Amino acid sequence: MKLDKSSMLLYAVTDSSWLNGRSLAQDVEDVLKAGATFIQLREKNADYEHILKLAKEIKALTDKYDVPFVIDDNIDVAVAVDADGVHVGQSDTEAKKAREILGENKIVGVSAGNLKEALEAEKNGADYIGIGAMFHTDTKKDHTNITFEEAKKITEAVNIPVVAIGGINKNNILELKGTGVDGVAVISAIFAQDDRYKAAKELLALSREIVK
Ligand code: TZP
Ligand code: MG
Repeated sequence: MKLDKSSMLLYAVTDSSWLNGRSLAQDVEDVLKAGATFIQLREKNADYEHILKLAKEIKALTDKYDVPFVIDDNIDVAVAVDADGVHVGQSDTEAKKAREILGENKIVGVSAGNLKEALEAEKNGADYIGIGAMFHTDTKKDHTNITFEEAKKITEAVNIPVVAIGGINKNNILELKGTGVDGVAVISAIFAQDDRYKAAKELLALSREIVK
């Protein structure tokens, strides 16, 4: 699938850790209302049935707001709910395999931690690449870091959209200016905030600054 790079501007990745009794769908709708341009369902501690239920709820919302929706590393769920695609990491299902199963019309996003992985992902048919972690993060314990210099090399080398991830928040996002990324993927700077709508709105405005 050809993906417009503008859909990378504010890529919201879900996490139910901070719901405090709200539903994830409620939080996702707040974020979509604020203008999020992409949604990934990423629930590391949920079983298949629960992920499927959440995916159905969120798919209805992303359809309503006309925003792409992918599932983290779960092709079965993506197929079952007719999501727009999947996002796979380096140790997950291979991009090629995901493409084979989902076909040409779906989105396959791939995480890359360096230039070699990014070029490989593009060669294997990725529609976009997520690079990081850009900053320290407590959300993903086993993350590796990537320098701004390597990020720049990647954005210059590949011809598909690139989204930055990892520890990005309203206080450091502008440091990404000049890396050439097409936007930011964010978990805690949205979903761990008291006001998800306001957080997403602020990040979207700042993201527009870095892609200028
Ligand atoms: N991949 C690299 S870092 C990361 C993922 C999924 C976690 C991002 O979470 P946060 O809270 O935006 O730092
Ligand atoms: Mg993964």
